[in-house]
Amino acid sequence: MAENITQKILREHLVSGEMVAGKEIAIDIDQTLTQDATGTMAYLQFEAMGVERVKTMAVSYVDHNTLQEDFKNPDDHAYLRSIAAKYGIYFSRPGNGICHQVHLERFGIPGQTLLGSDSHTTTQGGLGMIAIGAGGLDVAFAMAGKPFKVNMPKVVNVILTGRLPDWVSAKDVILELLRRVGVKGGVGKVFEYSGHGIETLSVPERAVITNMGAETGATTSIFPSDEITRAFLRIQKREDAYRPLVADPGAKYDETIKIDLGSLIPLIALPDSPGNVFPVTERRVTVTRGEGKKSWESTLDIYHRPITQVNIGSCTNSSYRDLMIVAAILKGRRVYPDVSLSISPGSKQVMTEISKSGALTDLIDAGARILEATCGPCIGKGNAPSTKGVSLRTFNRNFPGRSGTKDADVYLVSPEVAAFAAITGKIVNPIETAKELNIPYSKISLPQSISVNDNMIIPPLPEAETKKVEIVRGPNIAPLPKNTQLPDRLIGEVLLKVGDNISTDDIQPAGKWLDLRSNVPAYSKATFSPIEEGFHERARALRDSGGHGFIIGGSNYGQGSSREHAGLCPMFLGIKAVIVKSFARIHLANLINFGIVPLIFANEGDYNRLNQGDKVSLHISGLNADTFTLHNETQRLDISLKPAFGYTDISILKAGGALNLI
Ligand code: MIC
Ligand code: SF4
Repeated sequence: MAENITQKILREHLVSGEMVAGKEIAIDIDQTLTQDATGTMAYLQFEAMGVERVKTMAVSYVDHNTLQEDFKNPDDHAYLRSIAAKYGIYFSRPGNGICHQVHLERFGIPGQTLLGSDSHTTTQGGLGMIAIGAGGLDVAFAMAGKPFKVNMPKVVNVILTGRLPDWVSAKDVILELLRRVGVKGGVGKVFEYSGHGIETLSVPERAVITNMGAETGATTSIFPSDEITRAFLRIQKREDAYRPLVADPGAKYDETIKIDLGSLIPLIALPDSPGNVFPVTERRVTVTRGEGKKSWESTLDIYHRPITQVNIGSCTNSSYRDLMIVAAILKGRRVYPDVSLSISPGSKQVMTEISKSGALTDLIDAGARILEATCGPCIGKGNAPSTKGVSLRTFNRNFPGRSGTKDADVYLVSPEVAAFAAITGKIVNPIETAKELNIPYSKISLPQSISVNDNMIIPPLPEAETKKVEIVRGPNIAPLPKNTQLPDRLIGEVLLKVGDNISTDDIQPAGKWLDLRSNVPAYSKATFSPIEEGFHERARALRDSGGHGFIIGGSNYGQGSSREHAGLCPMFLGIKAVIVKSFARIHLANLINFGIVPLIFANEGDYNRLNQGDKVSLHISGLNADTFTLHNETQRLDISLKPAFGYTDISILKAGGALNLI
């Protein structure tokens, strides 16, 4: 039977299940990646599994939190480094770069599967991998050799035709997709790219698209592996990893989307969602901001809006190509006086190459502030905007408060739009401004030969030597919190009611809290704090009095980051059930992994029949039912709920989580 690329790779890795959209399948995982912010927890869980050495090709990156403001952060790094030595894992040292960029350069292999404890693991789809983001525990299971369970996705054929106009780039392609499908339009799907347009896109450009495909909620995105892939691997001196991979003629897809690259214009995502996409030239747009009852309508003037900050970098737009185009725009010019421009290169390799080419000097000369090759401002670690500041970022997420400043306006743009804004001090259309300022377009090609230098990657130790390795556990490495078995009846209170598209940044913020990722009791003080400061106190009080906490939400609950702390910390605070209109994939899996019962309304309208503070009870004994009845004791009514978990999850939930089960 003619197969598309997704089906081919999944079939080659299929362990069990039927490859029918929506049905659960289990697949073998070839490679795993972790980063420091999710890695500490993943490895604490891996240790608890008692496996001697990883069974996958595994890489542990340190890229999210590298500032080392006190002992906590270097403690985490020391722990991760010793774990890598003990269990046969590659260790990418702080400064070597952002996991997704480095993985593309040094490790990704077309046709293989990758599971990563980061939602943007999907980046490797640009190299023809099936690369999926997951919670740390799922990645730990994969490292222990267990297959990964996921619902067989629908496959959407995204046909690209034509060629991008000057000053329009890969970021605009994915923003266009987001404009069309929104932040939940990819749930349960893989976006598989095809068409002659892909022949005009290099691997790093393809990776911009697959990276930010995560913002549609998609399981992943993938490009074919072709001569362009081969050329990229050749430059990386890894041509032996190449394998051609295209869809069979006549392969079937569940849906088709056509994008004519030639017709695209520069786009911009408005605050506070990557799905609020408009042409950069739009003048007045009204968007809804804020959460639930506290939400408000905000009218924004986009075109020519004065800005205070530009940040270029993140795993979306920090490749050689992206920084070279920025340098070409900035060369011989000056960063506008009211603007702070920061640039974080994606990797040490990118930093070296832009330095060799002289572009780094052009950036520094123009007044750019060069940061380390890390996530930095993208995860709210430094470079927060000023109060009510207007920040233009080449990143992938602009959720409220993620930048570190609650009332800032954060926009997501291409490197081209960012660079022109940096020199003009306002949001402009690069096509027009290039003409006005007489800046010629330079088509950036990848260098034919680069200095491949892996001296910041520590390879796995031979097995015999790992025995001697002692794990380093500073005081910031707290023991794993344990959950109790699930009772037959949950009796408690609706602790919080939230609206649609709640992100894991809302549930468990990063930024200034990032140092506490390996310390759940301390980190749980941040749970839901962007929505209600002090939520954790109410939750603890209910838990300590023997009650069970319920959370009520709208659709696409738990979008965004893969951080399993958004399941783990609520679990620690006594949350037993989350009832919503629909879930985002990774967060749903995390809730199940930590023994929190995920349920959806049988009738969405019943969302309105529950209020914060309502006393509720729920019989769940056995969990093996098609519907459950939530009794709202305060309002004296019953609400019908459906399980968001599958049959195979029941034993995990009953045990109080996947670790308890094993
Ligand atoms: C993000 O972009 O939100 C993060 C930080 O990379 C997360 C992982 C984390 O929270 O540590 C992600 O995307 O999964
Ligand atoms: Fe890092 Fe930002 Fe990419 Fe997440 S989205 S991996 S924080 S650069």
